[in-house]
Amino acid sequence: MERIILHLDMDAFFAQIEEKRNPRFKGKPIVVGADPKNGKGRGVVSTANYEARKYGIRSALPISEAWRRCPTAVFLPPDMEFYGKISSRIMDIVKKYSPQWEVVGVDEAYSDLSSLKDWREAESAAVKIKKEILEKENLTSTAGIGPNKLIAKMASQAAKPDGLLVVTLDQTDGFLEPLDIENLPGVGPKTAGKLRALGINKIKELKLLPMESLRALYGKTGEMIYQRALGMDESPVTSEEVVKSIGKEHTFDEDTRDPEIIFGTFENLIKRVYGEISENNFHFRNITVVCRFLGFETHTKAKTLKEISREFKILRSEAKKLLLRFLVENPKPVRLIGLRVKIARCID
Ligand code: TTP
Ligand code: MG
Repeated sequence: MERIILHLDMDAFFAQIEEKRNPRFKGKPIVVGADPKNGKGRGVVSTANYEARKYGIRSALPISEAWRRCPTAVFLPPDMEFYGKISSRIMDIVKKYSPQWEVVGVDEAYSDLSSLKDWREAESAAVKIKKEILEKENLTSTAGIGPNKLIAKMASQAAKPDGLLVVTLDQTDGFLEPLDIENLPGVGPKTAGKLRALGINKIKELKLLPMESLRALYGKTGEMIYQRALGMDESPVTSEEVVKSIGKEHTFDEDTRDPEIIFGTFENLIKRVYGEISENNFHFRNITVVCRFLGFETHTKAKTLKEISREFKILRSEAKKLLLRFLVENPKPVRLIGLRVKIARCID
């Protein structure tokens, strides 16, 4: 049966909230993230509003670089408690429009609108959701509608900010083909590099590659890329609150190789991550450790457990093993360490 899926994503979420709660910031570039410390700050940008993006400031950019690009921007620390409350109220609005919804992280949600009569009705539901969020929270959002989650999400990305784009099943090929390969979720700069070397830049070109070639290049991920290039995605809207992950990280004031400092800090991160896990009654299965070395060189190592777990001891021993591997393999001084676990909480 044909499906109609909506994807909603808030525009420059943290930064827009700050902009709207402080009217004097209106129209100014706003950067939410680590303390820039007059250009000496060592953390990263969480997000920037669209005004600040004109200077090339975006999520994950070193905060020192953001400062260099626009020292006159308003720099603010994240206020997660406040953003979380607004997020819940926004998600309550989305949930009213269909019993089948899926909240992803803090500012994104899917809704399965297949029970509506047609695409036009789905479009008018999206208009209503956007309007209600604007009226109640004074925040703009962007909606994408497609025959599956993949196309809905790509449609919302294409329509940002404050947009609405409907891509019907018949329009899917025409929508996808002219897009760059990096617009496809799952194709990042690294993956794209190999394809570009083969002269493949547009999804139109990617589509022509046989699945075998993609599998040879990327293994199992290749199969997923193949499906996505054809606009195919069968994954259901799960009626779950997918807390994407719980993660904590620490940037050292100075790069270090001191095991006492590194493991002492890590122990603390493990406890903080576990604190949130147990507080929310979560389980985890996938554990990721991030290590950023001198020169901003950043790597991740992950472990997927055979079974889901909620045990502190398991989290601690697996996380430590991953961190140790980093330190054995790479002799450079360490700038940042982080720990993240993937989590799913079923709420029905
Ligand atoms: P996004 O939806 O990826 O970004 P955004 O809402 O700021 O901007 P837009 O959707 O218009 O492109 O992420 C939602 C929030 O999550 C974002 O406001 C801040 C936070 N975030 C981080 O803290 N670090 C990150 O690297 C990213 C990507 C997001
Ligand atoms: Mg967003």
